Parts: sequence; C-alpha cells; structure tokens
Amino acid sequence: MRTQVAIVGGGPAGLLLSHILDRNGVDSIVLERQTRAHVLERIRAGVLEAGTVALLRDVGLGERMDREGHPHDGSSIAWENRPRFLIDTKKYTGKPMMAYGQTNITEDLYAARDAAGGQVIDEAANVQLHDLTSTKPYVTFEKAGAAQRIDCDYVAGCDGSHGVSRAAIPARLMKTFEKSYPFGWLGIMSETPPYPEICYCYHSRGFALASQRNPMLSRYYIQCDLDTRLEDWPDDRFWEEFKARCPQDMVDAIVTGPSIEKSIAPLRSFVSEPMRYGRLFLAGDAAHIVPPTGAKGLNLAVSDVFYLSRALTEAYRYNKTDYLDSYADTALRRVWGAARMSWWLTMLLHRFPDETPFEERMRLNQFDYLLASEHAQASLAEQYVGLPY
Ligand code: FAS
Ligand code: PHB
Repeated sequence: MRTQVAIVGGGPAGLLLSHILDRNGVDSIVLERQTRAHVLERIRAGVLEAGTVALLRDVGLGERMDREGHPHDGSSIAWENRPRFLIDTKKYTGKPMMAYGQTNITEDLYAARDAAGGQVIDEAANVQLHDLTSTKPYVTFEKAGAAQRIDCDYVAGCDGSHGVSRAAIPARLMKTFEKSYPFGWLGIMSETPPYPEICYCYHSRGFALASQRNPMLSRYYIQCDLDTRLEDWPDDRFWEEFKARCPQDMVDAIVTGPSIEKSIAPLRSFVSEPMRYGRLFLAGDAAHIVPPTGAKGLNLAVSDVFYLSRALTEAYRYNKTDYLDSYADTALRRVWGAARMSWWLTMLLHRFPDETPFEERMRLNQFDYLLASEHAQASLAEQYVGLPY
C-alpha cells in the first residue's frame, strides 16, 4: 500500500491526526493493534481543556460534544477542615472547560473516519518501522497472518506508552525523564447522577475525585496503594471509603450505585525527547505520560496533533518544513508545562506514605496560600484550563 502519512496507533491521537489531515487533503492510513471494540472499552479521560474543545469544534467534531458534554467553569478542591476552593477558570481566563469522555471522542472519531472513507486497519499485528531517516520510510505489519507493507512519506507514532514508535528511535539519541508515584487511582464508573461539580478531595485518609461523563454516568476515584487488588474492593467498600474522604455536604449529595467499570491506574510522569527521528514524529502518550491529577493526558495528545497536523499540512500544501522542523521543540514546550502542572497538583493533593511532618505542613501551607492569593488562583486557573497552543 502507499499513503502520504502512516499513523501507528488508533487511539485519540492517531484517529484525530488522520481526521485533520484528511480535512486538509493529506492521505493517511491508521494501523491499530487492537479491535475497535477493545479500543472503545477503555475508560480514560473525561475533562477537556478549552483548547481541545475549540479544536474539536473547528474540525467538525463538536456537535455531539456540545449536545452531550457538560460545560463547566472550573473544578473544586475540598480540603479536609478548610473552605471549599474553586479553580475558577471562568473568572480568571474567561474560558469554559468541558466534561466529555475520551470514549465518546474516540467513537466520534471512528464515525468521522468511516464517513470520510478513512483507512483504519484494526488488529494490525507486529507493526515495524523502516528507513525512518530516508526520504522513503515504510511500515510493515501483519493482518490475518498476511504480511503487509505501507510505503509513505512520513510516519506518525501515536501508539501510546507501550507502542513500538518510541522504541524505533536509537537509544543513544533519546533522553527520558521519569517519576513514579507510590500510589495509584482506583476508579469506578456508575450509572448514577453525578456529583454536580468535578471535585478533588484532599484528606488524611487519601485523595478522592468526583467526576462525570453525562447526567446518568458518574466517575469516581480514590487514591490506593500500588499493590491494591480490585477483588479486595467490592462496591460497598469503595463507596464507604470515598465518603470517608469527602466533606459532609458531598456525602449527602452523592448518589451511589453498582459499578459498571472498575480499574486501577498507576500514576507516572514520563517525557521522552526528541519527539522526532528523521521522518518519524511522536504524538500523545507515545512521547509522554502525565499523572491524571491535572486532566492533561488526553489534552496533550490533542495539542501534539494540532502542531503535527499543521506541520504536515504545510509540508504538502506549501512544500515548506518550518513547522515540521520546529514540531518537537514546540510540542515539548507545552508538554513540559503540562507535566510540571500535573506533577505539582499531584504533590499537592496526595499524602505520600513516607512523607515527613515538615512536608505535610508545606503542602498545607501551599493550599492556604492558594486560598489567600488571587494571583496564585489565577496562575492555577490558567494552567488548568490549558495554556494557549
Ligand atoms: P492511547 O494509548 O490512547 O492510544 C494508543 C493506541 O495505539 C492504542 O489504541 C493501542 O492499542 C495502539 N497501539 C499500541 N501499540 C501498538 C502497536 N505496536 N501497533 C499498533 N497500534 C498500537 N488522561 C486524562 O486526561 N485524564 C484521565 O483521567 C486519564 N486517565 C487514564 C487512565 C488510564 C488507565 C490510562 C492508561 C490513561 C489515562 N489518561 C487520562 C491518559 C489517556 O487519556 C491518554 O493521555 C490518551 O489515551 C492518549 O491518547 P493516545 O496518545 O492516542 O494514546
Ligand atoms: C475524569 O473524569 O476521569 C477525570 C477528571 C479530572 C481529572 C482526572 C480524571 O483530573
């Protein structure tokens, strides 16, 4: 097969890149290792930055989001024995955020690619990248046991943190930066009316988060030890522990119900540089991972795709490579900003097993400073809503 851009990975980054390139007359083929059902079964992100909302609308993917999504003017922090705090994105930035599940976005992307006759090859096995530093790179894979080859001009590595694209960059050229956190998030989905706002809870028993997907779909998380086993957390125990970590007004408002999904996500910060090698460009989790505390992971995949789609469109439309040549640096500037903010919010809102009394006081004072200072509030709000592209 022949295409202009071979895209490895059919998650949000790969599908959105293929969709935007198609709208700009650039041809691509998406190779996805899993089945479509498997991709859509994953429960992931739920909060969209203003930039993501604007971009999805700009590229014709706003209709269902605007119909089913939940716009909101910020998220709250309920800190044990302190007044409720609102990360007031509306007041300080004038921009709204949107609660709309990554699963919905992926469904919308699949529908758009199908409607446009886009090529998304599912169950593509053993994807391998070749001749990336030449002007004629190609990708090989197997489909139903048959060996296949795609000749292309560029390869987009959108295959997440366990993909093959980042591994195709010689180790001698890579620099990676990583921090693992000594806890994870135990998350559940329940078909219940959600708590009215997105609320992060800081408590001596551990972190908790109330979020939502739609008026009858709620998402809740509690901080858990890394060795936590799902089988030790029946629904009743989850709800009891969640309520033990939030203030009484939340306890009174939360509608519990049976979980329809339950999973544990470890928290990790990871950035790999560069995001380019010859004709290979990385986007999304293939290049970086942030702890979900700042709701940045999916949004970073979108901003990477904004930069990369603009760069590839410029190359084909005007035969210029300025944006391609600056893609890695441009994307990384925003990646590092989101990585720092996600790390900072994670350090603020979680108790660490081995922390000292001094570190606990530092965290408490940091929150009191947020409560007291409009400057601190504005700074957090502009980072939470998402810095401009
Ligand atoms: P993805 O991992 O979504 O997609 C990569 C795709 O590539 C997958 O479909 C995979 O099957 C495919 N692939 C992998 N290897 C391949 C190969 N060799 N060949 C072909 N295809 C291959 N972000 C938030 O903002 N908020 C959250 O609450 C949140 N929760 C998360 C919970 C979990 C458990 C995880 C893992 C992530 C979470 N994230 C969250 C981050 C998440 O939403 C990612 O940022 C987002 O999925 C990034 O999208 P992609 O870069 O497309 O990567
Ligand atoms: C979610 O709705 O899944 C969610 C919301 C906010 C976060 C992380 C996850 O910071």
